[in-house]
Amino acid sequence: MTDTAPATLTLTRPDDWHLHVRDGAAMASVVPATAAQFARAIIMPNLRPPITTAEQAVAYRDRIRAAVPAGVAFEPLMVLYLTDNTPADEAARAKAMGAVAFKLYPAGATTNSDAGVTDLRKTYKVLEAMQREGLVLCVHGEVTDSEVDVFDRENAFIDDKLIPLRRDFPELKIVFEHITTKEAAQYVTEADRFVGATITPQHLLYNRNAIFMGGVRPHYYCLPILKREEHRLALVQAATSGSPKFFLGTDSAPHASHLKEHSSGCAGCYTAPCAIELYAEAFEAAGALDKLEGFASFFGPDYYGLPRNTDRITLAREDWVVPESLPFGEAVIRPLRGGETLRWRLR
Ligand code: OTD
Ligand code: ZN
Ligand code: ZN
Repeated sequence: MTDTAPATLTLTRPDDWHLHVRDGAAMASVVPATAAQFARAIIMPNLRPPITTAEQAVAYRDRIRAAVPAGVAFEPLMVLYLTDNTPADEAARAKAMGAVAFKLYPAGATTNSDAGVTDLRKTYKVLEAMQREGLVLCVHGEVTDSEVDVFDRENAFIDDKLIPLRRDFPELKIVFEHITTKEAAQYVTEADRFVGATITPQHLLYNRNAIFMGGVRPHYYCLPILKREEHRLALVQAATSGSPKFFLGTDSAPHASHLKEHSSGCAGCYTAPCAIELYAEAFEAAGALDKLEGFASFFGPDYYGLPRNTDRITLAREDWVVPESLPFGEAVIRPLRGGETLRWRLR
């Protein structure tokens, strides 16, 4: 494949449909990395405390915009954190300030999700309003029952939560975020046009062996956790299929190195500094570089009803080493693949 690989790859500028940037000094350290690659990104609201109101989302958006380097065009797309107590009219306020979605975190499912939804029925009034307003529901699709095996939580979510939810809200737009299993890929493939899914670079490149390669490797630990090889292959198939239901969402989730390399290490892979390069690697390995632009640049805006970007980016076939460590507020952060060589580089 190396011999026939093109020397450069030009794409319509992509967007990131699932991103964590935190707040304060940490945010200022990571926003430029995403803004260098993507025109827009959906900003996840799992701060402490979470972004639950339109008013908080406006203020958070202003703080993010202030962290974008001068001369760089980057638009944060805001998402509100759904709780048991979100009032139904928050949907209209969210729409009015330009938010694109609400995020469903089953309480306790992932980082900073304690304030999440304990019972979906408590959110039905606001879900009705969202369906009416055409707002998207982004879902972290894992059940939280500690009795359920951590590798089975996504599948259990489909049966126990997603199927009943779609029965009750057939015209609610739902993005099944960061899918990790062949069952989720199949479910989304067979669903109607209201359902889409994002796929992360780590779930396209790695299976669960990566977490245990010669020792515990905390930088490969994220939620939902990496699965078996058969699942990775199904995700690659979905992402490279040309189906507009699957699009790019890095789930880049920065944590200081000392909190990942810890007795109770945080979940999340920091991929923002080399996100599009990682996707290019995954698509190239599948012999499907020609499918990257649809996945990275077209299907996301089409699903969200936003215009496609018009400028372009170029990736060059050029070896480079991802920095082992980068500044992260007062701390440091290790990106996924830190210290390792990548074969594609954004020009
Ligand atoms: N997964 N870490 C985080 C969020 C995601 O589920 C997610 O979206 C985070 O740190 O915010 C993670 O592993
Ligand atoms: Zn999630
Ligand atoms: Zn996330």
